[in-house]
Amino acid sequence: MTATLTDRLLGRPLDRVDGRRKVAGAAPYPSDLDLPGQVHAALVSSTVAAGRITRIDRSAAEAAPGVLAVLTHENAPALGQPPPNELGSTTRWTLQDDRIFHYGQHIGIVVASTRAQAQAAARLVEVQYAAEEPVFDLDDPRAVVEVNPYGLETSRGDVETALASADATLDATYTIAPETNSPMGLFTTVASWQGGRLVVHDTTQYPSMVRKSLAAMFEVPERDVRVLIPFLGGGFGAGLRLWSHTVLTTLAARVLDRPVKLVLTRPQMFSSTGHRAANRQRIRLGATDDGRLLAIDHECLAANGVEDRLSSYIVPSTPVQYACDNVATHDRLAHVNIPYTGFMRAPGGAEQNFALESALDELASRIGVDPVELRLRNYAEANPVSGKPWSSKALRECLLVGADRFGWAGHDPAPRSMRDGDWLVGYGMAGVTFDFYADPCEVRLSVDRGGNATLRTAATDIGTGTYTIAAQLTAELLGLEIDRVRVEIGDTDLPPAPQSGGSGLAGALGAAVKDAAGGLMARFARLDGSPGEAFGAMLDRHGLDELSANGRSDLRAAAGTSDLAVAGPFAARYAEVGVDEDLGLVRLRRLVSVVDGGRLYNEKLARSQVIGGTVMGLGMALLEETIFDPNTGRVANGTFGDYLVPVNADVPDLDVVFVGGPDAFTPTGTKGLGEVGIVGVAAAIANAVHHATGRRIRDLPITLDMLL
Ligand code: MCN
Ligand code: MOS
Repeated sequence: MTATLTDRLLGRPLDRVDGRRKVAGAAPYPSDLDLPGQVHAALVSSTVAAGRITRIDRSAAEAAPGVLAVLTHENAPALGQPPPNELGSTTRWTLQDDRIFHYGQHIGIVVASTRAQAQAAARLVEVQYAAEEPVFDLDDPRAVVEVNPYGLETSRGDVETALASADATLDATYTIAPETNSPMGLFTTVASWQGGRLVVHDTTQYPSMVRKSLAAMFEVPERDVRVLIPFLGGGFGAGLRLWSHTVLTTLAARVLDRPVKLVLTRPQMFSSTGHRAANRQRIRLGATDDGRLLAIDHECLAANGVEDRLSSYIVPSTPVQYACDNVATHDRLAHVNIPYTGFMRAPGGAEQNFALESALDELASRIGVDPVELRLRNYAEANPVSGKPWSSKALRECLLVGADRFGWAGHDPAPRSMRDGDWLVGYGMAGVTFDFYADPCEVRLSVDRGGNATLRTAATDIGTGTYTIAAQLTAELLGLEIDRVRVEIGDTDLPPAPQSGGSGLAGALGAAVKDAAGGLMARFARLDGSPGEAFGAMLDRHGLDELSANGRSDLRAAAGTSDLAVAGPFAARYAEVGVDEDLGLVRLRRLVSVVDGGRLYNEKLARSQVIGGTVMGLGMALLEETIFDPNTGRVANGTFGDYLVPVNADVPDLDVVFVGGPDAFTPTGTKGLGEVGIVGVAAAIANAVHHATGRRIRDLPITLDMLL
């Protein structure tokens, strides 16, 4: 008996196993949860962006109806340090001193019998500040600028000499406005201390990290902390860090020794759970007149919160994307008085792609080479940094199949050459190379006498489909029907798993499941089953209730020693836009995405990942911008009425095609797909806007004022 991968179930476009529960309202989201004896919290937030609290008066709030506790830096218990190197953990804490770093910073938590009472009382906390002049602008000389500790200062060859000898050069600067992840589900924490053990229901993509961080801060052993998150209403990266509201709710629960529930409001989501940082990228390219790249220099400056030690990183993938002998990258952070930044779908990669793929389009029109041809001429057959062959790379197919489906060939490349009534019409494209990412993962797999399998791991399903693909893969490997497999996730009492993040969970989990299934089949084989004998019958015969096996994977470590350059997904995007010249309106008319994600777990879920990512990419290109008031630093548009995200009417038919075969490195042959959908959309749209109008817009989002 062996566990093998076939296409009996794997890859099939099965419906979500949890779909019915979700649409029937039976899936327990954190904001729906109510514990016996629970009380409610509300936050007090700073109304200045920099300075110190000189006086904070709790008395009126404490006297308000129903109020049980008011915690500020003056009376909150001290916290231990979060673990220093835990990705996602947060590095400085509110309520530990009187310092203010941004508008909206949590400076108190009020707990009352009802949510309304807590919110009313929170407004009664009186605060006086010694406000300082805040710094918001990346170029403000008072901003502390440092080399991004997570970024890359790299160089190969000699960029300056190559630029000097190039036939054609380009020097262009691109900016991207800050954007805020806007999952539907409001982030929620319900914390309770149960006989010395801390139980936290928390909206997070990374329960193992929340557990480790809370254990350190509350100075209890990790095994005495349980973090639960069976369902959440999306995260898009907002759930990759431990946020202040989670810690404060836990603190309040400890002080009161009662379960405390906090649901952020939508405006609080804009200043409490991270955002994609404002950034400016300068790209210099040098090429021969037939379009061979001689030099790429990529420089980035991104915003980061004051005293924040965690940031995303924009330039690191530039050196691996094209065959080019001379490449340099520079990545800097400017610490300014904005809320903590965080991770937002394809953090770094989406921004990097917009700049580089816009620059290539500019170069293509400058030297008169077709943009698709330009990418093919500089195709990186092997990884340009390591020289190793890719574990899989179907970018060429992505480019060619996409051009074909879209009908790219033969269109007039001259700007303003196509019209449809009042609309100027333009075509644009972008290539996409995305990173590989995976963290260690463990699972436990059991089969019982009823012939049912259970898979257990502390992973999350953030809307991606983890429940479904885990069941699908387990059923495939054990030769069961999918309804025989139960998946238990979202609980740190189960074997540790990585975050839903970096498009890395499905691969890491799949590899661990494969390991466990192999082990379990070997155990059954030792029971001397007759060919085709059912698991239940074998267990029965031996008087066993169940058999289990643990599985683990560490793809990151394996990638480090592989002879292959372990690849992430690749893609090509082709966009058609219409621009109304009189009104400056930009409409996306159609978009073709061709994606190499290796083997697919589930064609339907894979497609919906790419579609969802594409919709976010459309938001990035044309709509999304978090506006910090330039005087106060307050998020000026922190509601769904004011912060624009795409709605149905903005989204045309999105054509998604998958190409490429199984990846040679991952045990499942799969590659990540959760983020690649957003990457390349903004560049394809901006390039199409240039083709339609002759106007090169280097700043996102592209709004009508830029086109009038
Ligand atoms: N998949 C597949 N075949 C593959 C790879 C993936 O069918 N070869 C499908 C599976 O359904 C899998 C999903 O794609 O569950 C995502 O897999 P993976 O790329 O490994 O990504 P993660 O599981 O690590 O999920 C995180 C990723 C990220 S980083 C962001 S940001 C994001 C995304 O997923 N946030 C999302 N997709 C999201 N989708 C929803 N609905 N909500 C979010 O918050
Ligand atoms: Mo994704 S931004 O890595 O959750």
